[in-house]
Amino acid sequence: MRRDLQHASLAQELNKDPRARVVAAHGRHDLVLMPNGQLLNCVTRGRKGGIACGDFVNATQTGDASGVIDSIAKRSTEFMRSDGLRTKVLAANIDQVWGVVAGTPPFSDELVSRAAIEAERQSLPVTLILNKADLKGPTDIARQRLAPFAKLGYRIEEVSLKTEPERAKERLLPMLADRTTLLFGESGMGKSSLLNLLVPNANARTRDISLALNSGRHTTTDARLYNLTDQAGVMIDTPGFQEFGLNHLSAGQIERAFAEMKPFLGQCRFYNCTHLVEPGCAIREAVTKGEISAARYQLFCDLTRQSMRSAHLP
Ligand SMILES: Nc1nc2c(ncn2[C@@H]2O[C@H](COP(=O)(O)OP(=O)(O)OP(=O)(O)O)[C@@H](O)[C@H]2O)c(=O)[nH]1
Ligand SMILES: [Mg+2]
Ligand SMILES: [Zn+2]
Repeated sequence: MRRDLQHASLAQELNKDPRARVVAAHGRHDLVLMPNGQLLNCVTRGRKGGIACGDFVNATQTGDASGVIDSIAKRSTEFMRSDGLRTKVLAANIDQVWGVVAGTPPFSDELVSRAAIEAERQSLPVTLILNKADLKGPTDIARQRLAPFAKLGYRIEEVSLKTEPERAKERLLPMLADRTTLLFGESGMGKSSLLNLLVPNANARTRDISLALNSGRHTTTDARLYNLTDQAGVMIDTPGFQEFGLNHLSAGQIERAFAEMKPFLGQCRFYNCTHLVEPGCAIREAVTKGEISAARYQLFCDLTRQSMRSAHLP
């Protein structure tokens, strides 16, 4: 069978969604997976940029492997990060967020918190995959460090992608069915191991994508969409970031994203309390009593101050 036809039948079988979808967005060129399984290198009619990985689009084929994006469907969700004045939609139309963490190298609480806050902003469920469970000591410590996240309602799944890949696959795959899952993780946690397990030809597909876009540029800095190999469902891989700015969040959004603060909201002396310095603040009292973690409160303060600074920018 010709390879493109093979792709087509695979896509039809796995991709029940008949809409064309952006696999990789590069500004000037975007790679679109057509309902027939073909990948087209597309330009956008009119509006430049503003297209994100995961966008559903209407596209018209104009050549062998090229096309034009005519319109973009309204997004159900947008997963964003913003550093300084730059805000970027990493991925669109996602249903849940997965973070890969490990005991070694130790994961960053703050990065996990930040990505989870962006998920909370849109009420997206968060699952943390604690990988490298075969390394007992570091995993014990990581488990303790994850306890506050478990308490916040995030699902934690322990796996060893290296020593028990099939077991991990059996457990994780059903959680990905018929959904679009955004994957994040710091370098060394096992994100590639997970992706390669769930999308066995992910590496080859990444090469295809780079070739189709005819660019060595941006290869590691952009999000990539993959259809799962064994069932319907989509995984969007994001680059391993070291920073995750949240300047786009308003003070209210930040407050709501900290689930542990909820019981205390409305109990401060001042109705417009920022929970940073005011006397009679119920949140600060809860921190003092250990009912809210000091590290999480510190992050809350950092985000709130950053948000206030951004709000004052011209
Ligand atoms: N012990 C152990 N090592 C693992 C496991 N999973 C992955 N590793 C190792 O951890 C290292 C990082 O794994 P990757 O899958 O490349 O991690 P990544 O998150 O993609 O990292 P970058 O590509 O560098 O961002 C590799 O040396 C893997 O072999 C595991 O379950 N147990
Ligand atoms: Mg990797
Ligand atoms: Zn307060």
